[in-house]
Amino acid sequence: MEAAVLAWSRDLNNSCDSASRQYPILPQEGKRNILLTSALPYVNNVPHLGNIIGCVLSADVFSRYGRLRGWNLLYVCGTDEYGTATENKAREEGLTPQQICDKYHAVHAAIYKWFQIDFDYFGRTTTEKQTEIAQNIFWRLHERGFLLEDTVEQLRCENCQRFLADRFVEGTCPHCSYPEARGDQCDKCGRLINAVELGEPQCKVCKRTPIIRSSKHLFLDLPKLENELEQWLDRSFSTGDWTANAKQITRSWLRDGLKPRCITRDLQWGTPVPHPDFKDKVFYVWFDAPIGYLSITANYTDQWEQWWKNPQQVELYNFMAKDNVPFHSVVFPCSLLGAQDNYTLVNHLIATEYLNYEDTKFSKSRGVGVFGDMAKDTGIPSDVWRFYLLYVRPEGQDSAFSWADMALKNNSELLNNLGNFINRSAMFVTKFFEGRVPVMELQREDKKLLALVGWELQQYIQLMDKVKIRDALKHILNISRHGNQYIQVNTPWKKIKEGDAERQRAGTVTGVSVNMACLLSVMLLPYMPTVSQTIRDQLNAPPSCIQTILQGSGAFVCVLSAGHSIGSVSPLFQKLEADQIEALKKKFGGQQQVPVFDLNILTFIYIILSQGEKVRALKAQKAEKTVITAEVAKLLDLKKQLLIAEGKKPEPAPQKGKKK
Ligand code: B3M
Ligand code: ZN
Repeated sequence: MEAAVLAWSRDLNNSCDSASRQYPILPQEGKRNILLTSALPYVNNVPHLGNIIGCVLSADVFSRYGRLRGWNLLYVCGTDEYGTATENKAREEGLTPQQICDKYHAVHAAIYKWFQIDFDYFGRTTTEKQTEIAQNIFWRLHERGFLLEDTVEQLRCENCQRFLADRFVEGTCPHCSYPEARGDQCDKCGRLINAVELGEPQCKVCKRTPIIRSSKHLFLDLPKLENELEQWLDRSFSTGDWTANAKQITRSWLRDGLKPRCITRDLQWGTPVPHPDFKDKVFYVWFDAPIGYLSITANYTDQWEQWWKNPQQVELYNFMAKDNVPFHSVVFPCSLLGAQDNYTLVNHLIATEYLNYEDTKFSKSRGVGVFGDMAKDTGIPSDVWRFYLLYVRPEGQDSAFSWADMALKNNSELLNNLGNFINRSAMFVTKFFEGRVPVMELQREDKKLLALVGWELQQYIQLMDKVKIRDALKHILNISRHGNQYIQVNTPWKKIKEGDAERQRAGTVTGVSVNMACLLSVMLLPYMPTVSQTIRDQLNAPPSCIQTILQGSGAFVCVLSAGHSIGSVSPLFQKLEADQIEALKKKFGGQQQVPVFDLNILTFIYIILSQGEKVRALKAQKAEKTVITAEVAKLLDLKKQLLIAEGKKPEPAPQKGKKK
């Protein structure tokens, strides 16, 4: 309690060094340098909520938190664009693979923007840098004797003129005679199949019979690298934060012994294999894609090697869903270890379990689930989506998205608990103390509360430092629960009407509460960036309060001292009504028709957002007025066009000087 009181009256920290991010972010001497990646989403799919929580959103929360803590951090991600799936999508839509990538890259970028994913750079894998870096790693592996040659028998459709990836051939299962077995596995008996063993194989695209052709391929010699890998893993496991599932999946791969892995494919859409004996082949996506992390960083800055060839100074965090683990913990590290160029290897591997949809799985083909591009059409704010997804983050075990539960959590936790506490505290300041924080004279009870809140904050920091994002969120909600109780017990709205001593007591309770509200806004920032900012705007909180609270030891400090004027206060959350939720559940429940994605509108929104950014950048650079006016006019026109495209009436142009 003593310590809590001391911390409470500590001075505001005025060093505002995390306020602006400077380009390019590079490792710095004497800082904690963190390189953060989230798995690169396949470009040919619209990501669903499970994909979003599994990687980009989780990594976003951690990166925002890390920045608040004053770490020097770079967050990169991008779309994974090569492979058969892209080629097929292109065929389906009558576009070239490049056109498919361009189109869906924009869709992904727009969705993540809507979810407020704050990448330092969101790139893609189909770039020259990717070819350059992947081929370099390939040659280094080759020179050092870590690649093997072998002949593989494959099915080839002469009609389609291509080798058939396992998923594109069907036939009779050699084990159970099930007639619709896939090239890699039988759905009936579950056994693994080698595609050439299928009876009466058929090309899934044209239904003709493929022929068997043998072809030479290159394999990464994992057995030769196994020793070195295990030594490195021992170190990384013991010094880094690996989620339990990541360790367990990695161990089970090693237990079975590593086998050489084929890294080449007979496709067109991929990074070309530079070896003259393997012309016409490309790299297998899982060899190529993780190299995307490096090439995307290289497209962000020429000095990318300061991040990627600097294990002494840099800590690497990889976020992903659990099915991606072996590629990040075994295969890719082996590529980098074998290439022997002092690469930065993963220190912390953070893998989520699966998020289900209601009591089933997300399924694009059945139209079940909420996909990234539809979330915004529900009218539920991006921050609330983030909150709920993080609240049910599949951390340690599978979990499920449920509409009813989302409504419940919104109404109970956000509206009644958090929102209610913050709104009441600030309203008391407005209504009873003319908008100024009253003088606080701490009694034993207040000091006890300070200690309790300080403890919750410490728990939050400890959990967040270990990337327990879901668990840490519970401590934010605990603080507002303590706050509500404190107000309820002390009844400042009654005491304010009584004698001097009671009025003084009402002041102390209000002052402590409104400081708790400010603390909550900071703790909430990684989860709900917009709401967090709105709270600080309403409290007129100094920007330095963020550093004061989260840098250094992390303590509950009185950042709004007596006399501080707060801003105007309004409710933060809205109730989700039962009928609204029923309607949404019906709309996204599957069974009915496959939902329609209006990708054109999404792409359009992306263009508008980019134009908005351009305008802001011009303003920040203090560009010439005529230039700015022209770009603003373009922006307004785009917005008008969007409204028309969405079938809404454009509003009259906003008045000058008024906020939109
Ligand atoms: N695109 C798989 C996925 O999205 C794959 C990840 C690549 S990370 C280098 O699940
Ligand atoms: Zn065919």
